[in-house]
Amino acid sequence: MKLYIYEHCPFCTRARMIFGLKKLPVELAIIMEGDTDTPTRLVGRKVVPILQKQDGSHMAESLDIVQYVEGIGAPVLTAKSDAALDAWGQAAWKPALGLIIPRFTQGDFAELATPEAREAYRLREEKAFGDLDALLQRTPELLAQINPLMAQLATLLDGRSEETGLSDILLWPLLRCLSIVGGLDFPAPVLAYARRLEQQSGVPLLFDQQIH
Ligand SMILES: N[C@@H](CCC(=O)N[C@@H](CS)C(=O)NCC(=O)O)C(=O)O
Repeated sequence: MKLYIYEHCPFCTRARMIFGLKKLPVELAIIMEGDTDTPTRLVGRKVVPILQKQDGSHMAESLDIVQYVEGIGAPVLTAKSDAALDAWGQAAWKPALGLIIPRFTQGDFAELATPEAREAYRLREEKAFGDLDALLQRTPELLAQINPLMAQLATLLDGRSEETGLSDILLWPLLRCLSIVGGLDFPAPVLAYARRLEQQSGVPLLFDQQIH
């Protein structure tokens, strides 16, 4: 199977995770930012992730892809959903994006490898989030919102079973995105969780390209 992605995209990370957790091989294909033709040809709209299944047909929607791949062979998402973790992700999402997005536009990702692609991405995010330099300037205020949430997440993760479930598919990609943010606290239980799922999923965290 082949998975079309942006490396930075949290929805694509969900789909990459399930292949890694199941130890199923998948070919990754990068769609460049600004490339409307490829996704439109495959699924009729500009979106990633897109999975090319074994029969050659294509499907979009990260959670549909997760469910489809989970249905192949022995299940790995056996833990019950964790309402507290899901609620944490919903509360953290908006302030997290304010930290993540301006840094992603400067990040080292294959879909941004040309000046044209990086500019297409910058324009796409500027349209959604406004002036990205101004957003970057708000870092101290956004860190002051997120750091207490990270402490709260530590209490939710501390001592939690290592069995994986859909809540992990929702949570871990957001933590991966946050790992690009310099100055953000990853309390020990959160870091241990992030590193464990990095190892199990085979999807790298972004600590090595942190931007302050
Ligand atoms: N509901 C979709 C959302 C996917 C999504 O929003 N992907 C973004 C990339 S992070 C996208 O394709 N944006 C359109 C674009 O590149 O213009 C899913 O879960 O797969």
